[in-house]
Amino acid sequence: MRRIVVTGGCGFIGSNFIRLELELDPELSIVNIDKLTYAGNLANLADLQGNARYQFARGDICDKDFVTSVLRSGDIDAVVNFAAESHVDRSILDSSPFVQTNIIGTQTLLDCCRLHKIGRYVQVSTDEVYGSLGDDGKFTEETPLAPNSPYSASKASADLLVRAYVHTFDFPAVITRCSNNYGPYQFPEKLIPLFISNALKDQSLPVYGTGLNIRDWIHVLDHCRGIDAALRRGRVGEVYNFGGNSELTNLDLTYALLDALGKPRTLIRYVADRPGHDHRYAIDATKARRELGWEPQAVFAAGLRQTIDWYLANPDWIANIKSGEYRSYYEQQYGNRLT
Ligand code: NAD
Ligand code: TDX
Repeated sequence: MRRIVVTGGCGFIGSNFIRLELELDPELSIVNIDKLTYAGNLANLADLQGNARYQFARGDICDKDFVTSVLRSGDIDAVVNFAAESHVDRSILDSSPFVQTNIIGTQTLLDCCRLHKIGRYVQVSTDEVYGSLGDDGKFTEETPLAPNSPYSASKASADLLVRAYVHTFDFPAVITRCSNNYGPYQFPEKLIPLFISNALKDQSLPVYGTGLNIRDWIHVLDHCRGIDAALRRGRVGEVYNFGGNSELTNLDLTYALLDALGKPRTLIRYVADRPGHDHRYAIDATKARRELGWEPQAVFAAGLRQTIDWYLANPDWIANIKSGEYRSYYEQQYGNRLT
């Protein structure tokens, strides 16, 4: 593989993926398509400025002419689609951009890739398409799709389109589904960076409901290694789950963050639950291990410490994001009463 297109590369996972790919494969060059929504940040890849193997093309994956112009610009071996509206709370406030980017955008990419006979397509999806688990069991690739939020419904819709293109057109696609990522460059609306940012300012941490919902945390670079494996070795038409084997209640995670930052638990503010809040996610990654030789490498406690240290070492990264763009769901609903 010599040249690939990555969409959504100015976001959290896409930027980590681009940096990792350029490190792993000295022969590879990457074109990054990104619309630069509120979540897209050029600072995430500032270190790649001037790198001859990296090119940025600002534009929308829903824009067929734009995508076509990028695919025509050189011999593109593969497309990896990260571009999405990614925050569940925002999808509850307004699902329109989710339907537009996550569904129409995916369909546009699929059509353009098909037309240009792109040899490989990876759809970066999420475990949220499977819905919610009770206290037992894990999601496998055979778990039926049962999305509960407008976000996860839009991601499941995109997955179904990819599946249909494989079936109908022999389109060479692979789908990956991953659990909650953490690590550097995550937009501070998501739990971990929001709580770090608030705690550093001695502001409240809004824990939804009881705080007993469970997420399976995976380091972003473990997820990126999984996508790399699926890109290079995944079987066409297959789905691969990735997870971190690190299940935690939101409350235990919040305690860990506060303890690591030396901040008191009195900063915790229990607020009304997220509507339709999924109880638990957990991934069975047996298939990825067996077929791709993939395993998560990060140990959660060490990965979390390293993540906290990154945010401590990069205060300007958060300071340069306009605060209005990451007011939490509850601040947007109920004003500023949390701070
Ligand atoms: P993010 O919100 O940090 O980044 C999304 C990026 O996509 C941004 O740079 C944004 O500008 C860009 N974008 C949005 N709409 C676009 C459009 N129409 N055209 C071009 N670019 C557009 O998201 P993330 O957390 O990095 O997630 C990346 C992908 O991984 C998403 O598809 C998400 O569903 C999936 N995923 C995320 C997680 C997680 O824990 N964050 C877990 C599993 C899967
Ligand atoms: O302020 C908060 N308080 C709170 O209790 C926020 C932002 C979240 N939460 C809870 C809700 C969830 O149970 O923390 C948990 C994690 O929330 P998010 O960081 O919003 O992630 P989640 O909703 O689990 O979805 C994430 O993982 C799967 C990503 O945002 C998705 O893009 C990905 O597909």
